[in-house]
Amino acid sequence: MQMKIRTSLTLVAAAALLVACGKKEEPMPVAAAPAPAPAAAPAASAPAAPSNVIKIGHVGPTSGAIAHLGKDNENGARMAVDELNAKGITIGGQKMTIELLPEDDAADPKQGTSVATKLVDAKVAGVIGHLNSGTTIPASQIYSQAGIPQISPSATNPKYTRQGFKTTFRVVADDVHLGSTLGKYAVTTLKGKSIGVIDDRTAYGQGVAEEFKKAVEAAGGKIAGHEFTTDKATDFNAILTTLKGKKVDVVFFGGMDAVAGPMIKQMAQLGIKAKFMGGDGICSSELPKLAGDALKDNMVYCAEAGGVEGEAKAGMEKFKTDFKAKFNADVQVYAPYVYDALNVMVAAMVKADSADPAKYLPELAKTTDYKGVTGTISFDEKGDIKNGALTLMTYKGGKRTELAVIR
Ligand code: ABU
Repeated sequence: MQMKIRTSLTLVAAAALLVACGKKEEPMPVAAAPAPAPAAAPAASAPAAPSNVIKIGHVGPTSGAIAHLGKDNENGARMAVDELNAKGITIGGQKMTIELLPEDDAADPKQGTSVATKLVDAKVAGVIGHLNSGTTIPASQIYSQAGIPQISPSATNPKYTRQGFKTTFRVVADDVHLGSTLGKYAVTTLKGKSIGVIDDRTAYGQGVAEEFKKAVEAAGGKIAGHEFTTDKATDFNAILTTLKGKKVDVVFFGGMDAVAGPMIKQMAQLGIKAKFMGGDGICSSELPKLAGDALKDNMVYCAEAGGVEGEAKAGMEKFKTDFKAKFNADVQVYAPYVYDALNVMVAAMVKADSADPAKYLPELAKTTDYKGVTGTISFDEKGDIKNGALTLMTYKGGKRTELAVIR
């Protein structure tokens, strides 16, 4: 019937008839010769993968100021995929290959939702990411509507897993845990008497700063001032001068390392001798490079939103060694959490004997005592890690140095 349409109807009539038939077809010129063979119409979405390929999306900011963190995350995913493919995965009696679909959201919420839609259209079986809370939260709605499981290895804003979605999971502790631990530490251990707070107004920065403030006040400490910046700012002189006037002895920054580094430099230029604190977003291997000589020993205190103790440390150390050998780069912060997240997702597929999201999602939700390089992973009813740990860190000799693992 279509051949007849192509040769005898006008373009408008053909298009109208095709619409009436409910099909998508590229309009053809009226005088065009009959097509020799039915041409494949451009696909509305990516073609279905061969049945022995499992597509898993990964999203992080691999461009922009925190591209070093996004790349670190992506490498964690790549490492897991390469190992799983080398080992071999069998599902439904068939040897499967995992295909990683890496996407860049540039830490931008709009780009985050755009790549989330792209991954849904590509029919991924699951998504690891995004890195930032500000991108992870809006993207989670898109994955939830599509029924696609998502595990964030790094987004710590509590809202992510509190939206009532069945598809959201997280393998790190959240900002309530981070902010409250750091706030208490600022008062009881660092003996901060006049504590200044700065946040970058992102979902993460704002959230962790508010939790920090609550904990400082609960521990009997005083918040001398709260100033604001953005995740793209480079000049902090005005807000730092305001805090200097309040004689702060601790500055807490809710934001990422790319902003924290220059802020630490400018604190030194202004002669502010305060301790500098932050959450996991500043707690990277890159911070010494970003802060330069201004970063003194025992000046910065931060916390990774996970941690391993005892015998489990050997697994984490091996991961870091293997990572360095494979990518010629040190782990920044989250690569091991990405690695575990992807392995946990695939373990649920194997258990369900299916990579169909509807079939393996219940198994993912039931994840209990999965032994990963970041410790033991079990999910609670919201999809959050149960009994999540924090690792308190400082910097000495330009290197991240562990102080304690706290639960
Ligand atoms: N957790 C810090 C970095 C990622 C985020 O939550 O925005």
